[in-house]
Amino acid sequence: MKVTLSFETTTSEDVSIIVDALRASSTMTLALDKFEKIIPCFSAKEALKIKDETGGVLAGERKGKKIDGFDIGNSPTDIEELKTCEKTLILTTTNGTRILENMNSTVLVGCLINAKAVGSASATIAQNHIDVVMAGVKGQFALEDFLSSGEILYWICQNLDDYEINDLAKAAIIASRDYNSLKAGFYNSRTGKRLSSLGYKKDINLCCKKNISENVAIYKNQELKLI
Ligand code: 3SL
Repeated sequence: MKVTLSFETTTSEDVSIIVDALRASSTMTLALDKFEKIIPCFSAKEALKIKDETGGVLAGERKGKKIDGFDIGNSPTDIEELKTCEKTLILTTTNGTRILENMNSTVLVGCLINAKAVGSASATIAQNHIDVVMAGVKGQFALEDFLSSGEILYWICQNLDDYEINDLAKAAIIASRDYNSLKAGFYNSRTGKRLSSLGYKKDINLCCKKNISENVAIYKNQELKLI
C-alpha cells in the first residue's frame, strides 16, 4: 500500500482523507452524531437555496464568523450544543467544503478527534493508495492540519502490514507524537490565533482532543454520511 501526505489536491485515485482540523473536518465529524447527512455547499447563496427547498439547519462561516441569517457557525461547539429534530445539516465554509471538489477517489473526512477511526477505516477500504490531504488556509500550509494528519497517518500505518510512505508523511507522524507540543501547535497556529481572537477558544479546545469520536464521514453524491 502506498501512503502519502499531500496539500490541497489528492494524488490518489483510491482513497483520500481530507483534513481541515480547524474547523471544517471537526464540525463535519461531530455533526454526524446529530444529523443523518451533511450537504456541503460552496457558496452561502447555494446553502440558502437548499434550505428553502429541503429544510435543515444552516451552518457556515466567512472569515471565521457565522454568516448573517444562518442558524449556527462552522463551530463544533455550536453543533454539540445544538438541540434540533432536523436530519440535514447544510454547511458552507471557506476551505473545508471547497476542498471536497475534484477528488477523483473515495473521500473520507479526518481530523484529530477521529484520527484513529478514520485511519483504521481507510486501511480497511483502500486497495493500493491512501492519500491524506491537508486543506491548508487559502493556499497556505496550516500547522494544525499537518499535526492532525500525522496522527491519522500513525493510525493508518498501525493498521497495515506492508506499506510505502513518503517523507512528508513520515515528518508529520514524528511531529505529532508529543501530544503537549501538538496542542501548543494548535493554539499557536495562524488559524488558532485567529480563532482565539474571534472568541472561539472553546472550538480549539474541542478540535485538539485526540480520538474522541468514532464517526467517519464519507463524501458521496455531494453528501457526507457516516461510512
Ligand atoms: O475554511 C474553513 O473551512 C474553516 O474551517 C475555516 S474556520 O475555522 O471556520 O475559520
